Amino acid sequence: MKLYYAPHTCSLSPHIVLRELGLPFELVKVNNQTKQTADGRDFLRINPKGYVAALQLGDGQVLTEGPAIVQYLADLRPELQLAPAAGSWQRVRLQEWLSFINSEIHAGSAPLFNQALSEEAKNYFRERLFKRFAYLEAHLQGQAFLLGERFSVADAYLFTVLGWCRFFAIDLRRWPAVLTYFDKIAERPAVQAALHAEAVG
Ligand SMILES: N[C@@H](CCC(=O)N[C@@H](CS)C(=O)NCC(=O)O)C(=O)O
Repeated sequence: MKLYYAPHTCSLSPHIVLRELGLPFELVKVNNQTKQTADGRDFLRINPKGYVAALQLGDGQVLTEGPAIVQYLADLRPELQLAPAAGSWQRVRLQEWLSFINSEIHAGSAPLFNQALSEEAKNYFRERLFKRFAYLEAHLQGQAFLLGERFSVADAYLFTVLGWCRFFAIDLRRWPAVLTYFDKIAERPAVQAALHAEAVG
């Protein structure tokens, strides 16, 4: 499998999951500005949507959309329980979290990366994000991970998007349970390895 990624982006989530699962994979860096891969190919021919993450399978098929990719990966090694069994109620809960992270936090953060947006507009999106963080704070005060006491692919994704707070001057100390959660996930060997690989790649 090949994971097309760009540093500091949402592709870190499937990257962490690949390492948590111990699956063999190749990393291919994408320049999100030029849409060229580091090995000189046109990324738009691999993923016409033009964004990471994209996972290329052994048979050449390309899977996109972070929430779909991480569930596909988790199901390759179900014994590691990074996702509850497909068809179970807990799997629906996982999908609920992945949707929340995708639409409310990931997409909700996107305007804060936009240099053309005024500070006033950014403050609107910041405040909106803070409401979602307050919800996370209440949830994480009662449990170690989003689904309970076991790390799941939703945690890889939430860790990834919370990491962007450093670019937005958002201090996570305002949500202590969220910060504890973030710091604990940062210590995981798979997370450290993924961050290191992206830093040197
Ligand atoms: N709907 C996609 C969005 C992926 C996405 O937002 N990718 C960003 C990085 S976090 C990207 O590559 N943007 C480059 C672009 O849109 O040109 C998903 O959830 O996986």
